[in-house]
Amino acid sequence: MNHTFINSDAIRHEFSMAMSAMYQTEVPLYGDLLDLVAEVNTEVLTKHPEIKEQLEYTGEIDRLSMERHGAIRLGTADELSMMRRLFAVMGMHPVGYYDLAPAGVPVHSTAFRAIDAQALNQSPFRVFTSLLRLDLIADEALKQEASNALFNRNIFTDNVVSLIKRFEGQGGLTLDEGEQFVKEALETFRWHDKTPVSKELYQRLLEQHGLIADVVGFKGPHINHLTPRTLDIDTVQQGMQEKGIPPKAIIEGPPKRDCPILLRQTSFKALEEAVSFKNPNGEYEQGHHTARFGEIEQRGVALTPKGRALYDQLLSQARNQLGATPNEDNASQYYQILESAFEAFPDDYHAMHNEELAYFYYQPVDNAADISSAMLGLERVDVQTVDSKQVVNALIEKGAIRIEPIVYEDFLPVSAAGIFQSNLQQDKQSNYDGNSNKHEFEQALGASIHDELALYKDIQAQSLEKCLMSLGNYV
Ligand code: OOG
Ligand code: NI
Repeated sequence: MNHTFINSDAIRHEFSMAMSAMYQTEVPLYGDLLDLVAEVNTEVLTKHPEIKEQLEYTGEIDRLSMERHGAIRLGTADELSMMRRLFAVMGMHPVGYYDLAPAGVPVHSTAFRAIDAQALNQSPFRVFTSLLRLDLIADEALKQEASNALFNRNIFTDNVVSLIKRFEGQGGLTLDEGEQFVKEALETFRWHDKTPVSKELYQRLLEQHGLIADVVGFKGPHINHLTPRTLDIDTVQQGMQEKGIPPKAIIEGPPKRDCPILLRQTSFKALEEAVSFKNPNGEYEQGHHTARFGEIEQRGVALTPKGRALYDQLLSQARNQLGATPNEDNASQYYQILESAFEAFPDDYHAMHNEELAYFYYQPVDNAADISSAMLGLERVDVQTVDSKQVVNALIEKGAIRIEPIVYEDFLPVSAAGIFQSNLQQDKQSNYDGNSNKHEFEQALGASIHDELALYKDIQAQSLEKCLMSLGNYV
């Protein structure tokens, strides 16, 4: 490794700050949202020392104020594969596959993010990245026009492409190159108020689906929202209303709990923005477009496959019982149904751990060695030869080992569809046949997608090993 190279985590951090600054200028309401979230987070940390302590133990406290995710929508396989290479420069890799077609959104998606716990704590920035599925447009002529428009655009600057190639060739970027990279990469995500398509084509695309117009009608994949992390989403949702930041009707995801699981999200409605459409005679015609918004998220513990299956089951049970898509009119009824459905999901970290519903870090408490040796009545035990699960559980019970939740870093397809829908201003709920697949997406991407569950499992296993090693003299 050449030590003159700048660390990818540092590039990602710089980039996420530059992106946030750009978006605050482009969408000032997002800046107001950031202020509100910071206010609420400070209050939670002051009122709840136990939450503060937990975030200190998991290493999340320092990342809290820089925590955010964003989202973009791409039009072609080539765009997606170059985007993968661009994110790789920043140590961001595709994790998880999300098929949104069954929920009426003609895309499939992945999230680019850092992989290991340490890199995540350095900079947790992630980008939810969707690929438009033109194959779902039934109108052949329109599909052809859309493909042509996409073929004719180039969303990357020449400089960023050569910096990506340099990164790949030499295995890193120098400090100077890294700075240039951040500046050039940012161009891809910038808002353009002059469109390359005519108003007439834009209207036809819009009639097909708001998302198709948003992708095909523009020069590039403008960042469509950024999302800070809050420790109390219900308070922020209420505060948004009071501060004139119009929130969507429903908080997506699990209900409010003492021990948060996965992810809860809400957003403010997309803004109507002035754009100039380029007509065939070369003149610009005024119009508007609605796509960009702000979002907030509250993250909780990552679930095991068993926990996730239970979550999916309870969520769909609640939705079936409601018998409609949750909206403004049935919001309080929906929350009630959701809360009672989730009574079946233990709201206690130790119960979740015992039932193997969620992933945890294992950490020795200060006097762990004393407790463990006294408890086991042993000088040394070979960890390999004992039933480690039993020993670990005994050590947790005696207070020698502490468990701390591993935070969920990913997304949820039903919630993501809700965020998309609330910002599309579309009354008609379309449904697409869910014949998309991960393999197709990976082919477009030019790489395979990491399995998020395997990543959490590894983090948990590594933490257990480290914990037992540090008690090694006794256990
Ligand atoms: C992405 C919507 C999904 C999330 O946080 O689940 C999303 C988009 O609107 O492009 O951002
Ligand atoms: Ni989002």
